[in-house]
Amino acid sequence: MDLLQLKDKNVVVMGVANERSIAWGVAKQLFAVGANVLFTYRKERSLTKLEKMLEKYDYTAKAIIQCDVNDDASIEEAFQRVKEEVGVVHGLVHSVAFANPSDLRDDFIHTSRDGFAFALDTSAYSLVAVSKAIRPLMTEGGSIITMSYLGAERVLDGYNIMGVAKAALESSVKYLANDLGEDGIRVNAISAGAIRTLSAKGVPSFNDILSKIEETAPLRRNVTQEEVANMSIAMLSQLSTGVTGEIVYVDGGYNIMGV
Ligand code: NAP
Ligand code: 1JT
Repeated sequence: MDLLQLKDKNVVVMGVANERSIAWGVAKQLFAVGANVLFTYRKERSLTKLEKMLEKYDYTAKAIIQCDVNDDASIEEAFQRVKEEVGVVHGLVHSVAFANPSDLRDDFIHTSRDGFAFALDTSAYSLVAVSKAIRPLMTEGGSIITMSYLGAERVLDGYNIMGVAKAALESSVKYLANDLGEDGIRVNAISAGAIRTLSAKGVPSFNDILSKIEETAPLRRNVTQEEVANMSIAMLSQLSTGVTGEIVYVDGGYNIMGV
């Protein structure tokens, strides 16, 4: 029995920069279950990497489209292309975030007005903008997922403005879920545990973060890209049709602990 019903469904994946990207983990599982995958990327470097990865794994993307989420015109053009390519979309994976690296190094109180606006625009407003763009294409209902982090609700050393952006992202998930529910479109966030990706690369204390999780989390280990991808597939699929506006933790249980 096909419990997922993702075969031949059209899913847009945003945020593959390299093989370590959480979005790439999701894309691999989408290919495995027979979905049509459309990618968006920002940097040319990400496009080059993506093309090499697709070749290496022998996957064929339905489309690869440039989309800078800081730019309304770019979002409009990108989703126009999506419409031309497939007409109907069933799923969207929003796996995009950015902040000025200096804002993750210094104390939060030193965040500039521009740095604050930039992080929230890129990492939270972008979900609102792409949800609005994809709504008219989700004519058969659909599922939108985004990637959050525990720093949305706890003060985690060094996460700073990204924590505030993730709080806005998680709240946006709930408001979007309410708006889009009447169209049969679900909106959820996956709060992933720490994973060593390109985004984590510039974080000097990342090893300490991973070690602390290993000591403290109920599962006594860190989670993998594949584990986050598997839950993403569940949230995109028919397995989760009763779930919307939810923040689902894939973190080995770390978030339940007091310390
Ligand atoms: P990643 O591989 O660096 O992915 C981040 C992606 O964001 C990149 O593909 C990047 O594209 C894209 N991006 C940034 N600014 C953009 C813009 N203006 N327009 C379009 N795309 C843009 O890192 P990742 O860890 O997989 O991050 C994916 C998501 O997971 C993020 O939301 C992150 O906060 C979340 N998350 C990560 C962790 C972790 O520990 N790694 C934990 C919890 C949640 P370009 O490189 O082409 O600019
Ligand atoms: C960004 C960066 C978003 C790093 C990110 C992120 N979401 C998760 N991470 C990894 C991370 C980073 C810190 C952390 C825990 C996890 C960097 C570029 C901007 C976007 O500290 C507790 C700092």
